[in-house]
Amino acid sequence: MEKVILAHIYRPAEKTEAVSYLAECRSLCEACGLEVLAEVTQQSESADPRTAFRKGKLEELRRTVSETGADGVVFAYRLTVAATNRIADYCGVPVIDRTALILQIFSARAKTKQAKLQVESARLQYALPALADHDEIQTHQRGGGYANRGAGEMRSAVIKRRYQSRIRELKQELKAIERENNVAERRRQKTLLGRCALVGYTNAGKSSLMNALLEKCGFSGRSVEAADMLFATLDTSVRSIRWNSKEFLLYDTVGFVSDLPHELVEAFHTTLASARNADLLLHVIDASDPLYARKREITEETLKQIGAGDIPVLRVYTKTDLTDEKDFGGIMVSSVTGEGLENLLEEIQKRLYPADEEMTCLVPYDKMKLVSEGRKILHMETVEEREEGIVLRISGPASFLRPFAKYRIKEEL
Ligand SMILES: Nc1nc2c(ncn2[C@@H]2O[C@H](COP(=O)(O)OP(=O)(O)OP(=O)(O)O)[C@@H](O)[C@H]2O)c(=O)[nH]1
Ligand SMILES: [Mg+2]
Repeated sequence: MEKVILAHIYRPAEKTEAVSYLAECRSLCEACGLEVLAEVTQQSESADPRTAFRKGKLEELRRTVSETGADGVVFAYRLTVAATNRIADYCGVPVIDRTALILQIFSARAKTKQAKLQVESARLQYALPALADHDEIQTHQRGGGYANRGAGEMRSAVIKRRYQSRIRELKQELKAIERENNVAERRRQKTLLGRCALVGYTNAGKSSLMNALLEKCGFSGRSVEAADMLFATLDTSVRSIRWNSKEFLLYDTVGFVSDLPHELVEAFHTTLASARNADLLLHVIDASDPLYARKREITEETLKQIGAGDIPVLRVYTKTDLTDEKDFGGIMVSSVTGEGLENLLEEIQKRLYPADEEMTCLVPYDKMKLVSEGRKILHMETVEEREEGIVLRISGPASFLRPFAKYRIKEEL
């Protein structure tokens, strides 16, 4: 399937969203190597459960396919397998929906063993309800009932079991990889370095920003791949960045898209862990994209969905070289001109390593063990010795100051 017709059905009230949804679907087709020859769309309050399109529109789709010589149809709307088959039979060419399209892109891009296993697992999970759908139609066509089950259903039951057992196998293999990763990750955690993950909509500019930051900090190792296509990055990469004599870890992650198939979210659980475990998320937003606000919203929704909703987020607007608008209310950078990178690095470090706090305490003499422990990690200055204890001026990271909070006294100026 190389030349396709793009089809979609949407509610009249959702026309604006539908237009951008279709534009994105075109990009997804492109990312999959498919050329879109024409669009056939229908505005309707409800989709026909049998074929999505109603009769007249379905006929128009069939005609468009034959007139343009298209090899297939891509439906932006998520179809059941039964509807997919009916439309394919009617039009005489293969039909896939947006979810299948995204799975296909991921499948073509997967390079590491982990990404390949994750994609295979997502594809099988996507196919499972399809098999159930298939059973239902056949049973329904024969008048329903267990006694009416035929050889076709037995075959699909066998396939279903095979899929399920392969999914179990894949889960185990992925767990083993996760354990290996965990060893490396634990080693990284031991260093106490702050962890910062680049997240955002696909093609926003995450990998380019990672490379620009690496270059800015004089990193001489391997850069990450950045390209003008959706889902260029499928695997997490991590690099350590040293700036102003402080170091932190920066993770590049897979991009998000609207209606990200839940099969993928589930299968990419391990890959998405680097976002979930980060101390700070850099939400990369393409400032030159007219749809940036909607994509920002989708990314923030997806972060909640993957369990990263509570992590502090720094919004970073990139590609400022492509836009004249300067007031986005976040950090503005360009990976091409290098604008704003120093400011971003400083902001990251400020968030990862908040400035030291200071307080004055009166510590009783029977708590001197706490004071001697504290001296190992905190700066302590003795102000005076009183009858009840020692007055100390203590400074250091807030979390290390906590045990002294109950001895805090008002500072005398
Ligand atoms: N002009 C300009 N182009 C940029 C900038 N940052 C990224 N790009 C371009 O935007 C496209 C996407 O960049 P990537 O860094 O691959 O985007 P990504 O967010 O990693 O995308 P995925 O990995 O596919 O999710 C590439 O063609 C980059 O060259 C920038 O600051 N200015
Ligand atoms: Mg990328």
